Amino acid sequence: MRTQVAIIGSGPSGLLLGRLLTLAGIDNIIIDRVDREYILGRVRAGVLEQGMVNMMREAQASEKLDAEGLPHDGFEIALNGGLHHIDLHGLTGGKRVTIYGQTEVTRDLMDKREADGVTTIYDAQHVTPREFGGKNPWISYEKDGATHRIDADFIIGCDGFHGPSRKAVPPKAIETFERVYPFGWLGLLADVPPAAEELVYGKHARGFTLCSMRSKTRSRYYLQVPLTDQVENWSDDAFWDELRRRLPEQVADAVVTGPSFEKSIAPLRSFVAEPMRFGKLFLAGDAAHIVPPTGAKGLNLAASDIRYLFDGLREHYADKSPAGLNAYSERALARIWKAERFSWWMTTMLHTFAEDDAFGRRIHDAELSYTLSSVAARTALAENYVGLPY
Ligand code: RFL
Ligand code: PHB
Repeated sequence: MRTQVAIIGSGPSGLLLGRLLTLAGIDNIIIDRVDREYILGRVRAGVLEQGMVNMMREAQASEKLDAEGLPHDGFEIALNGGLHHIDLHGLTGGKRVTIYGQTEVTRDLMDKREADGVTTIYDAQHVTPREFGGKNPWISYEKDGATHRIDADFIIGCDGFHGPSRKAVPPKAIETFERVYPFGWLGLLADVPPAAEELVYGKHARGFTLCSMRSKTRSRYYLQVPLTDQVENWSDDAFWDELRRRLPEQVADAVVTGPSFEKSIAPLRSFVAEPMRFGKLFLAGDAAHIVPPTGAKGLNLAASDIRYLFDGLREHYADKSPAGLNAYSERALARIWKAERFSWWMTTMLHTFAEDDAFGRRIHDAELSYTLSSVAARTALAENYVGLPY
């Protein structure tokens, strides 16, 4: 098989790039380790920056997003039994975010791809990028007991944190930066109306909480939990009790409980790999960087990577110019590091760190108290939350 652009990974970054390439008349193949239903079963992000929404529009895949996405002009921070409003719209001169699930983004893009009739290979094993340091890169993989090969002009690693693309790079060509946090997020999804109109990020001595949503009838909640916790040991009742314990009374009283249909624990990590290009292999999205979910930046960073990468590929094919591809890694990393900083800052300010001494706890409290009390600090929070410009 031969294509112009071979994309490893059928998550949001791979699908968004694939769709934009197809619309630009650039031939592409997507290959994934699992199948469509497995990918759609992963519950992840819910907050889209305007830049991501614009990308979905450019990809002509925003009909449902435009109809069903919930525009949010602000969010709440819960502290010491009270709520503090962060007026995103007012603080940023009219910007907002959109609540729309990553599962829906992925499904919308998959549906477009199917309608386009473009090749997607699911359930492929041992997917490996080869000879990307030379002129003729290719991918090897196994499916149905046979070994196959895809030749391409470029290989794009959109294969997430554990995928094969970054691992295929010789260690001396790549530098990585990492921080692992000593807790995880236990997430629960249920078909119950949300407890509040806007998202509520809560700081509490028992640990962080987040009240989020997917729609007016579907809620997503998170609890900070020790990494040693097992999801099997968290009954729905225990989850709801702990959630209400950590929330201010007015929010706790408004929590509507119901049976969960998804519950999982995700570890929190900050990670960046530099550079993001190795000859004919490019990394994008979680393959190159991870942020803790506190700032809602992971999916949005995947979208900004694809912005720069797609522009570079289009310039390569349409204008015969290598400038965009040559600039990709540097342009993407400049935005990534700012989102890494913001996500780390939100995480340290809002979570409880067991190893903190009394001084550390007071400093984290003072950081949050200052942020809530200063218009300048709230403005900085708001402009990062709605997304820095591309
Ligand atoms: P994905 O979504 O991980 O997709 C990678 C794809 O690559 C495939 N793959 C392979 N394919 C072939 N061979 C192999 N060996 C392969 N190994 C893996 C996988 O099957 C998969 O289909 O990466 P992508 O596309 O870069 O997208 C990144 C986002 O998924 C991620 O950044 C966000 O979900 C992060 N995130 C959030 N981001 C936000 O912007 N806003 C949020 O509100 C937000 N909340 C979250 C989050 C992530 C969370 N978890 C569970 C990590 C909340 C949570 C709880
Ligand atoms: C979510 O709805 O899953 C969500 C929202 C905001 C975050 C993280 C996750 O910061």
